[in-house]
Amino acid sequence: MDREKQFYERLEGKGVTRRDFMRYCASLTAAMGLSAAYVPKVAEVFAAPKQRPPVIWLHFGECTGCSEAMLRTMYPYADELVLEILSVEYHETIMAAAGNQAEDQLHAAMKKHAGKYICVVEGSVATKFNGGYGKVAGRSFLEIAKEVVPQAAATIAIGSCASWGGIPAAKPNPGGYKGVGDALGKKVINIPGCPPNPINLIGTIVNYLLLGKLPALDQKGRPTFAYGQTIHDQCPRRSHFENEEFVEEFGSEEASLGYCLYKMGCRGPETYNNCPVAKFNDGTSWPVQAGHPCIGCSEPDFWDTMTPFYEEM
Ligand code: FSX
Ligand code: SF4
Ligand code: F3S
Repeated sequence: MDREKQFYERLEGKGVTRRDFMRYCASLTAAMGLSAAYVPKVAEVFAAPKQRPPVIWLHFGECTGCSEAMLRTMYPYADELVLEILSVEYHETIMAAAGNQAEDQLHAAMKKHAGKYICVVEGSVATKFNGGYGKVAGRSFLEIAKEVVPQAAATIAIGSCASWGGIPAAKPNPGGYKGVGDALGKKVINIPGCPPNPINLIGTIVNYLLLGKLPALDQKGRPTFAYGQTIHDQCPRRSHFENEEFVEEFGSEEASLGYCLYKMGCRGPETYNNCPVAKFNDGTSWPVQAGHPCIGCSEPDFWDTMTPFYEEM
């Protein structure tokens, strides 16, 4: 109880009311596909965590947008929440250590938590030329992945780069970049999107802490609670699509009326993600709501298969 009280006091100190927090838990619970009855239980996972799984977070070929999306922009206190439920042992963007000290920390964490840590991989793995296209501390991404991933209890590939290769793997892909599951020939949980919605990672971890298991995955390793339906099937502009009311120019009358963006190149019909429901930045908006077509950023090889953007498929 004390711990719970302290948790709410800490949030209050950051200007976050209990009401704000419960609103967040309600949207997270809904995004996870659980009934509203679970909201207090989800809140408890944060307020009085029974366990804080150790996390080793690796960075490979990427732009760090996934970490940025996770730690900075969603809620002013999302980073706090993540740190309440996870014990982040290694994360190059946020840790204070550098150089040899950082390397020591990685190896100490792996040794201490062998078989128990969650490995989160951000970015794709260069496989050609002995992994020469990407190294950390003189070791290739591939060598690091081969060392860290097999000893993890579970591996989560965060973002389209880690899931499928992403931008680094776009044609002609000289470095032979691949998603981490593909590079290692191993099953991992994929949370794609460029960047992905942080709620999909938090939902996956809360699912694990609350129900004691990882969420159901589809054939491509994506949690079905988040990637079970297309953007098009959940889009509020869908009736305009059915009525053939299309935007044909940005800034036009049709655009201001919120017509369908299909003719502006919207890839919503081919893209599996929950953006229309989960939205970004505390439920503020998502691409189509802001008047921009979906570019299919969470689909495999979207730089090759969804381009040229802004052209009808
Ligand atoms: Fe890739 Fe993540 Fe796109 Fe960037 O780091 S999914 S390039 S938004 O951020 O890996
Ligand atoms: Fe489908 Fe895109 Fe039109 Fe929405 S805007 S209805 S996702 S084509
Ligand atoms: Fe990406 Fe399309 Fe969502 S571009 S953020 S999957 S609306």
